[in-house]
Parts: sequence; C-alpha cells; structure tokens
Amino acid sequence: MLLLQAILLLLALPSRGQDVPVDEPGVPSLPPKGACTGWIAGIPGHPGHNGPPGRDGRDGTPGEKGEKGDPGLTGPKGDTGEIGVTGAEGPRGFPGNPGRKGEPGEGAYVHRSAFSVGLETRVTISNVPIRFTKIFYNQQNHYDSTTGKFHCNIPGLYYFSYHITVYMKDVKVSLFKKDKAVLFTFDQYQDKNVDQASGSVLLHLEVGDQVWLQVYGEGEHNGLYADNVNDSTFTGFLLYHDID
Ligand SMILES: *[C@@H]1O[C@H](CO)[C@@H](O)[C@H](O)[C@H]1NC(C)=O
Ligand SMILES: [Ca+2]
Ligand SMILES: [Ca+2]
Repeated sequence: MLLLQAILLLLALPSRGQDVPVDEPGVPSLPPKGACTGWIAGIPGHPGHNGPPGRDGRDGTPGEKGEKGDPGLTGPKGDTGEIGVTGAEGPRGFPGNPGRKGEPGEGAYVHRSAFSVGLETRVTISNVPIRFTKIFYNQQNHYDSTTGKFHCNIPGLYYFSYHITVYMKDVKVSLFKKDKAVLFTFDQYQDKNVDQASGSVLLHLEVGDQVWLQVYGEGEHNGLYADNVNDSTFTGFLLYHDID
C-alpha cells in the first residue's frame, strides 16, 4: 500500500511542475504558450526508480491484554502422604449368628466302660474277691468274671453299686479298691427272712486300678445268696473320664 502511494506521488509531481515553472540549472524551462504554435507534446517519460526504503518506524503502543488461555494438562500423581493418626475405637458390634452344630466327638467309644453282673451261686469263702458270673453287661470286658475284679482302663470318676440278697447268715461285705476296703455294708440275717444289703459309691480311678467286692471280718458273714428269682448284683460304670 505504501509502495502504491509512493508511485502515485511521483506521477503527480511533474504536473505541479508545469503550473509553477522553476528556474533551476539543468532543467530546461518550457517555452511560453503562444510563442510556439507548432508545439507538439512529447512522449511521457518513464516512471522513476523506487527510492530506498525508509527508516524503521517507532515501536507501536502495547496491545490490549489477551484473553485467558485454556487450563493446562493435569500433572503427574503426587507421592503417597504419611500415615495418619490412629482413630478412636469404634462401638461394639452386634452379636454374630450362632455357629453350626459341631461334629460328634471322636472319643465316644474309647471312653465307654461299664459292667453289670450277678451271683449264680452262694458265696462260701470269706476274704477273697466275690466272683459274679452272671453277666448282664460287660461289653468292654473291663470286668473279669474269672477273678471278680473290675480293671480300670480309662482314668476318671466311676460309680459302683451292689445289691446283695441276704439269706441264712449275716452279710458283711466291702468294696475294695487297690487292695483296700473303701466301703462297708452289714446286714443281720433274721430267721425265715430274706434281706438285702446294698451300697454305692463314686471313686476316682487311674488306669490299672482294680475294684471288687469281698466278704470281710472274722466269722460267718457270708450270707450272700442268689437263685433264679433272687439276684445279688454288682454294677459299675464310668461317669466322667479325665480330660488330659
Ligand atoms: C426268692 O424269692 C421268691 C419270690 O420271688 C421266694 O418265693 C423265694 O423263697 C426266695 N428264695 C429264698 C431262698 O427265700
Ligand atoms: Ca437284716
Ligand atoms: Ca427282709
């Protein structure tokens, strides 16, 4: 645009020179009009060359502040912070549901020990174990019918009882544990009568302990009796086994 204005200015300069002739050396003045009627206009000259570029202009005033730019991209994730202070203990929770029923215990069989036996004949000998040979129950064979003794195989608390029919003679009977009488029963026989002598006890036994009945004392106190319809019995069983 500036270049085009410069060209137009150069083209306009000669016409002004025609209106105001200036006498300058080297520039021929035009002849006055009318003096030369035969004057013919010459061929227009060529446009002059472009002048040298002008000096740089002064710096313009700063423009208005631009609009705020778009937010930048999200930066990388920061480092993990330090562990905070432990909080206060929470309130107690509700009780849980009842658990499932447990499996049957494994020791049901090994902790069984029981016997129940009876007399089959009169007892004639004192101070020896009474042999009960009528077997009501002796599944574990912890009672030995050949000796009349119970053998402890499972340590624990045992219950023993006896019910003796008394006939013809008095009865003094005791329950022995490890060669020592621990329970005594006495019944006096009355003529033409049948009596019963009985006793029961709880004893703690260790493995190997033996328990039996025996007529004790001096004299004839062996009136223990049994027949088909009058029994004399001896019973024992494990109540609680010891827990290791
Ligand atoms: C045994 O008991 C019966 C009753 O059941 C009786 O008749 C009998 O006389 C008793 N035995 C003895 C020796 O008394
Ligand atoms: Ca009596
Ligand atoms: Ca009686």
